[in-house]
Amino acid sequence: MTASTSRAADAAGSSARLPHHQADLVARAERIFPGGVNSPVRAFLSVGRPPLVLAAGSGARVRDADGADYVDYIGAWGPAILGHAHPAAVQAVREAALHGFALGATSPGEVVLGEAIQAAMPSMEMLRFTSSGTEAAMSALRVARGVTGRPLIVKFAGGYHGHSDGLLVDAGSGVATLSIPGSAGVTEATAAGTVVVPYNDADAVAAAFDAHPGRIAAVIVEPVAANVGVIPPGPGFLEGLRAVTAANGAVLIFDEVITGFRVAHGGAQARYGIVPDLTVLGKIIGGGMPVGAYGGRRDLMEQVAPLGGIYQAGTLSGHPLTMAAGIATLGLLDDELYDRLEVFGASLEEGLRDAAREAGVTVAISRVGALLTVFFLPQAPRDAAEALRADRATYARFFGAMLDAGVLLPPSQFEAWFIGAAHGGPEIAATLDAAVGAFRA
Ligand code: KE4
Repeated sequence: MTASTSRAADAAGSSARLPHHQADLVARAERIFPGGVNSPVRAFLSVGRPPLVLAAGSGARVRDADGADYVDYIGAWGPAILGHAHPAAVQAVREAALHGFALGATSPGEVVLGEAIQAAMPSMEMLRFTSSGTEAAMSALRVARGVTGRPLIVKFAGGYHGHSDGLLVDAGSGVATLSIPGSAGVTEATAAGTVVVPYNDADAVAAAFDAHPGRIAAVIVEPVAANVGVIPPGPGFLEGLRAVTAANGAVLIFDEVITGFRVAHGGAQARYGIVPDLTVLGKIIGGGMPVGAYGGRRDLMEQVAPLGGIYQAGTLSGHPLTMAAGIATLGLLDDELYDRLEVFGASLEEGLRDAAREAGVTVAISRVGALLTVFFLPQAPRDAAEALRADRATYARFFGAMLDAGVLLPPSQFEAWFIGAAHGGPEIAATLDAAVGAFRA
């Protein structure tokens, strides 16, 4: 049997479903980690399939622990913009490793990568590296509260900025009211420091400032929402946020962990021409190694320890191997690559739309550059409430049919497909072939 028929046979419904080797690894993982995973989305719970154990990636493809390979649209959740195991990045990490891993002081790579980020994003007049996007977002919010002396943060429903307590909240009862905990372990007091408003609704943000005069430190936004599936900013939305935060002396924070170096070399702030006060980065800048960064206006960042009174630290921040991977990656993100990503994204969007139409399936496809989501909805959502109405059961069936046909989509209707530079003609064609059958299924 070929890999794909064995995959189909396995998926046919035997109780184990997973080929022996993965089943063994998953069973052992479930005894060690909650849900057998080190990050919840990897458990594949919302698509009703056993989780894959991925042993290798190369270019646009990944291979599971039993040797079956897939065209990959998880893309490590964003970092793999060059494709997996790009030779330049592998070589850079290999060479850096020979000089030790972490040395506990500033390393040359931090300076080189920091300057490369500033060259692409001039708004980041001063920045600091962390080891995750969560730390970076959490730190940016602390800076905003520290420099303004104000307690409240505004975020958007469906916006994900990592798992720090104040961001794991649900909208309060009315518009612009204080939030309630969105996770066990988050206290009412902590949740009350955050106001949640609908995405693409700048008026709701203005209402929040009216409801809490002089108390809002910052507004944090994914300039292209990508954690409820992809939702582009509506006309005037980002401009509205820029204006209302400036008018109220609040800090505008762009969380560009996903969009940074993805939707344009300079991120969403370049694509949409808006200059935030602070930016949060992650994923691509580390080329797949653990990373985050936050930065922006010098007058704000100069208040961070050890210069100022806002404390933030990290043992492995600016890790030399991460810096090496980031430098190699950013060095290859030229205009030609972004043009290619746009072409791939457009042909994938068009092909998927045709395949769904041909199969008589209603979908709405949202795309910004190399970020895409197929929503099982009649029209593209403008905010989380609309996105959350998508037909998850149908997405789960679509996911399973694509997986059986050798295409690995994000295991959730509410994540983005990450297209990389290695998703060339053959990969797009294989994806569209699989989609024709999957939509029919
Ligand atoms: P990390 O702490 O996971 O490095 O970054 C948190 C984060 C911050 N901001 C945005 C906009 C993000 O999308 C993320 C993390 N993204 C998810 C995928 N949607 C990571 C996948 C996961 O949680 O396993």
